[in-house]
Amino acid sequence: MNWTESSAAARLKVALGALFALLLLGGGSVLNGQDLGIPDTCKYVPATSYWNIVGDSDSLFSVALWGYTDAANIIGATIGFKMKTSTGQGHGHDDSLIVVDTFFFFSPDTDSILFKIYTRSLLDESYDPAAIDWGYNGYAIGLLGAGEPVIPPNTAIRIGDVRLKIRDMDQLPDSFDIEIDSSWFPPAGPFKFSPSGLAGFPPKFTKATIIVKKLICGDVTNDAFTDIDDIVFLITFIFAGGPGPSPYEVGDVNCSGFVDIDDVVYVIQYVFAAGPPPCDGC
Ligand SMILES: [Ca+2]
Ligand SMILES: [Ca+2]
Ligand SMILES: [Ca+2]
Repeated sequence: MNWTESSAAARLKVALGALFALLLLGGGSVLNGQDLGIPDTCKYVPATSYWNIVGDSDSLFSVALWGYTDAANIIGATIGFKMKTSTGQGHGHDDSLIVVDTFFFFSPDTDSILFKIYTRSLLDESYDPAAIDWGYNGYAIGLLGAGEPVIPPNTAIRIGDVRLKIRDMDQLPDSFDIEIDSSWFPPAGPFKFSPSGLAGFPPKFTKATIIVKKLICGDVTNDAFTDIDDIVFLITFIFAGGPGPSPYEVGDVNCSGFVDIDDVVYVIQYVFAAGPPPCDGC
């Protein structure tokens, strides 16, 4: 471990201690409602998105988290999230399919914030595995300022992106939804912004719904087979103004970046002449 890493680790320990102290002093309850000004918000953007998976190159997906406050004194925030899938009842089953991979932060003022984040993905064993509640399918973010507000007032900031990753492509259902909703999170507690005085209030929140669909490259008719119907579909699209592949990349079987006659030839060779499978070279 080099000096930089040691320093970062030490800083992390101090910051974690300070964060938990803040949370404990906060009384563990959300006492105050929103202030009388503009409602503070925390939202995923877009609220609904579509994760079309054709191959391994689509195994990552990001959703942005934005925050806004008109208060000048938000010195801390505890924002916990729970992930649920429509196939997994919100528990361990989900983790075999989807993991929370990385959280990236964007801040206009990195130097003034002592500690910006901790993550508690159940599958991120690099962080404090002894403290992880393995029955909880979620993650939490802690924001703590060092004398400066963690969220600059009257400025919408992109707090970060949560990146999801497919863990087991073979086991992935053909279609399902993922919901990312705010949640109480151990040990951080309730979802809240903390102004000075250490009380907390929950910001308005907009959850994220991600509609996941597993698609077969070349199957532009979406019937689970790549055959002559798909050849006809592509020809009709290219030469007769018919509807295009949805998503577009399903029709780009030779991975050229666009759909044209070369893709038709490719599918014909696959279907009738034992050519390579669609997207084989992507
Ligand atoms: Ca407000
Ligand atoms: Ca088809
Ligand atoms: Ca192409």
